[in-house]
Amino acid sequence: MSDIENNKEDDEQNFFKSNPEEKNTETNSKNDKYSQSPNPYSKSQKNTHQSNEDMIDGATYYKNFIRDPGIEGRKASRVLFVRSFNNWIKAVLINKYTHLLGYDYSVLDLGCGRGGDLNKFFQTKVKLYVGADISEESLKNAMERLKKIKNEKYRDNFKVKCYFITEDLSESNNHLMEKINSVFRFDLVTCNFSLHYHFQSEERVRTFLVNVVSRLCDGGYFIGTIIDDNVIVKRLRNRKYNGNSYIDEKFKFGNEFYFCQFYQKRFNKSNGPYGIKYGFYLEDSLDKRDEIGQIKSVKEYLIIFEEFVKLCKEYDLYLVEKKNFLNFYQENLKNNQYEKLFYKMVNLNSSSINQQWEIVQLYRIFAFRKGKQFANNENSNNNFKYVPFLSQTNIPFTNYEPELIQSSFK
Ligand code: GTG
Repeated sequence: MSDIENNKEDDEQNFFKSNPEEKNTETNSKNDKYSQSPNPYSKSQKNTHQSNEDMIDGATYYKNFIRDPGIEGRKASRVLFVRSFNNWIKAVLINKYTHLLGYDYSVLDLGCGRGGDLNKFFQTKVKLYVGADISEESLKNAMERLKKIKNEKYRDNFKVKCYFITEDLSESNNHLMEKINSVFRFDLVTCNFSLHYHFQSEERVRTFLVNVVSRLCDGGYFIGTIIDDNVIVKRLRNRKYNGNSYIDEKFKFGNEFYFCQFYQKRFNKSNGPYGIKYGFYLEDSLDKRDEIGQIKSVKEYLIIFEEFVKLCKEYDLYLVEKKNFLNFYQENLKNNQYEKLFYKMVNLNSSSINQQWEIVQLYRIFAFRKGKQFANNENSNNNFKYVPFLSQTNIPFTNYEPELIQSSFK
């Protein structure tokens, strides 16, 4: 493995020689409009070599720096289009798959953060919501948000049981499973914008998958949103064509609102498709500066999706859908209900909209189903009807000792 500083030539071919499928999911891929508006950070950052130390570890970031900007703070964000669009994508994804589960389903939301998806679940037939996250600070935000939603929207009519657990979900001695009653199985497991943190090593991904699969019902779904590796590779390869000195920095691409910076030219093959780190910055979301205003990006690990699909099969999880956000948007906007929701949720008045479209295309959705027979059933479209765990059993909530879950948070 060699370091960026020791390699003078710009040999981008060394990146992911075996680039998986390169689908044409991007608009403007070669004519990206990165240079259209001046970058506020280019002066201070342009000629400053960034090292690994400019990245901040994801766990540290979420444990120490994450703060809820509140609804007003959120509205003031320059990337409100990105935030609202991505929230619409998640709302559609959740709606689509929970629709297949029927009434009174249960969900385990891994990496639930500040509870940004709570309301999306409450719009569906959910009966039990359990959110887990490494950051206690974020979970406090989520609990506050839950209180607010209950009081403002539902009052005494709120029927969903909600619990929150603090845990590092890919740490080998995590206790997630001990905190949830062993007989319990969820119908749905979700993971939005956080799967990449577990790709530090194979061991971590496997631990995370054990957490997913050991509490998922047969026939249940594992859904989520992640960075699209195809798009990352494509932008990395195209970066030098964009004629902007800011993004011409080696192994770095982005625009006024975000950047993605790799630090290695070659990847250590002995680690397999794990530990491929890069720094990610997104204004107002993954946004941290040091004392002199220099940006510190947050460290993430690339998910080589094809490898992830293979690994999931070992855990009885079978891919039923994967799509870049752009394709998922185009497909689902044809549905009247989702189209209405789009115009209700998505803020189209945001400025620099082209640059924001570039950001949403960095992501993809995925959906896996547990059990080969169910994945096949879906393909052959027979009449199999999924029955949620809570309606198959008559165990009242108190038997699940939910306070056990809650007490772990104290
Ligand atoms: P974000 O979580 O910063 O903002 P919102 O979705 O607006 O959340 N992104 C995020 N993460 C974590 C990553 C990452 O780890 N890696 C990479 N590469 N990208 C990441 O996320 C913004 C964007 O950042 C994402 O879309 C990704 O592109 C990227 P939040 O403020 O919690 O709002 C969520 C929902 O809750 C919205 O619908 C709000 O309207 C609603 N909401 C917010 N506050 C409240 C409240 O107080 N009460 C109620 N009822 N609803 C609220």
